[in-house]
Amino acid sequence: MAITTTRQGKGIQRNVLPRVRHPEPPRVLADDCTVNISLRLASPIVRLLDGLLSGQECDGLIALATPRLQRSLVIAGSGRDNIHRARTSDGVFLDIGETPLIKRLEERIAALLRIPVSHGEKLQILRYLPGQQYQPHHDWFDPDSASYEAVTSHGGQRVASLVMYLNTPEMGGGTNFPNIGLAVTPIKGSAVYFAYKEREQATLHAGMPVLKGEKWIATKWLRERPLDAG
Ligand SMILES: O=C(O)CCC(=O)C(=O)O
Repeated sequence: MAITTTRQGKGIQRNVLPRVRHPEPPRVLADDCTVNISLRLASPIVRLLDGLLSGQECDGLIALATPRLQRSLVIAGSGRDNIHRARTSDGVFLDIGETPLIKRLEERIAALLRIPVSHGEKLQILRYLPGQQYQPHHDWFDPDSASYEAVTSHGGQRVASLVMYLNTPEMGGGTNFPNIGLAVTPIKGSAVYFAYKEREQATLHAGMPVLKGEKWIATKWLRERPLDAG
């Protein structure tokens, strides 16, 4: 999952869309941990990553998030975050490097994807209870929406997402990619990574309703430029 570097405008911009290499190794060293790659799609770029987090790390993130959960929001056309029936989970954003655990995970993700920590949004933890879901959506910001300029003014467009599973729900709660016929089963400690370009349709995805038990995830969205650099 190497990234390429291209020249855009005056400065060197990092193009975080990974090149696809065949064959890729079955496992990769990501900073302090070895991750198994159990599924690869070339187009769109999708990877299933097993063992990205330990059980203890998953439990630690859940414990950190639990007292701070609030109803999840979606970015509406106005640029404001709104409560929306398409997204019924509860969640919280954890600051960059907020605790040693978060810092360690951010560095691991950066090493794994070869995308600097500065390109990552705050880690978002979500909890879905039975019946809760996130209906099909894209993670890229809609260039036709009124909020586009505001949300991309720091960091630019989103270019990739990493959804990490912090528990294994008893039933339901998979991540579905309806346009490519892919369903990912949430398994504690594993993750699904996918990369995209603006307006592309292949990575449309949904958090399917949880049928039994709870589902916990941590999502890291990645931007085309460092978030602190504008
Ligand atoms: O809950 C899931 O499986 C998917 C979450 C998701 O789509 C997101 O956080 O953007």
